[in-house]
Amino acid sequence: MGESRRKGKEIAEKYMGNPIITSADIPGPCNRVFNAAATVYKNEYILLARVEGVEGKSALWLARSKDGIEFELDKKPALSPSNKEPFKTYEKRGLEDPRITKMADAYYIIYTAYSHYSPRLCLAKTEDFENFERIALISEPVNKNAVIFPEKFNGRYVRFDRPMASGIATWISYSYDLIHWGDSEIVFETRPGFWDADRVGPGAPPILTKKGWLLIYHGVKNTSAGPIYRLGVALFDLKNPAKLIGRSKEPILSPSEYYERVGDVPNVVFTTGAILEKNKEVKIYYGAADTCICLATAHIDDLISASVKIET
Ligand code: BMA
Repeated sequence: MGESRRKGKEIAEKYMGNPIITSADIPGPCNRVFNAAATVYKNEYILLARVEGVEGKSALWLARSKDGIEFELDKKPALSPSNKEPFKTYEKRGLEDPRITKMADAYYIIYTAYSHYSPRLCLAKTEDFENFERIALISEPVNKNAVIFPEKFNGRYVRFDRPMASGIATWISYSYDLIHWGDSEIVFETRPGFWDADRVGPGAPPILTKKGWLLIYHGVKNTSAGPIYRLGVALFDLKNPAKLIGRSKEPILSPSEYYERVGDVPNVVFTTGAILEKNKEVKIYYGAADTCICLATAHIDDLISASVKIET
């Protein structure tokens, strides 16, 4: 790759006006707003944000913007805990951490359905960001943090997710219909001695680049004061998304600012949505301290360069 455009300590540059959305922007009472899916629809940036109500359950709210920075929230949630089975039982504690993947004319929303049975994955879809349809619950508990690739591989849809197995890794699964998933296996795992030593999970849906599928992921290191959530990048083979070809040694984004260090869950930067612009800038939307929504940007070539070759 060419010379790095990196100026600061980390590759992703935090927007000076962070946070871009706080609970004060939500019409009506709420506890916090964070972890938003991101996409573009009809020349507008769309965020689908997790808004935690004062009672403690989350719903998903749309925010729209012309420039990707100043967002206006809809007046009511797009998706709230369902009254209809089978969703009702599994959404009693809310809907969390959505990711959006566009395929043909549909925008698929994969989110965490949360209940006292623990989190599991649920899939919904929209074609106009006005009408939303739930498709199916698509995993058993405990599973969360899933991203769907925007293309099929050998006729099958592909997703990454983070089931709560004893070793916390990122897994791949395949499906012919987006509902029934299988052939699951681990694609990458935690690295002892690194910033992602204790937990790794998918962040934003994978981005297609000339060098491979780029995944922005979260890595966790446990400390005596609790976990620190950071972001890194990994690259997967263009034809075989199960094949990891590179992974950043260092994080691309870490909690350092007050709004990332202090909040409901301190020391957290957590992404669920990123947008690749025509000028090759990637807008990374992230939840900070599980309290507000922030923006950071990085050049796609720098993210690819950071995904160094893995020594095997
Ligand atoms: C993850 C998810 C996110 C949360 C993050 C940091 O496991 O539960 O919703 O933002 O932890 O607390």
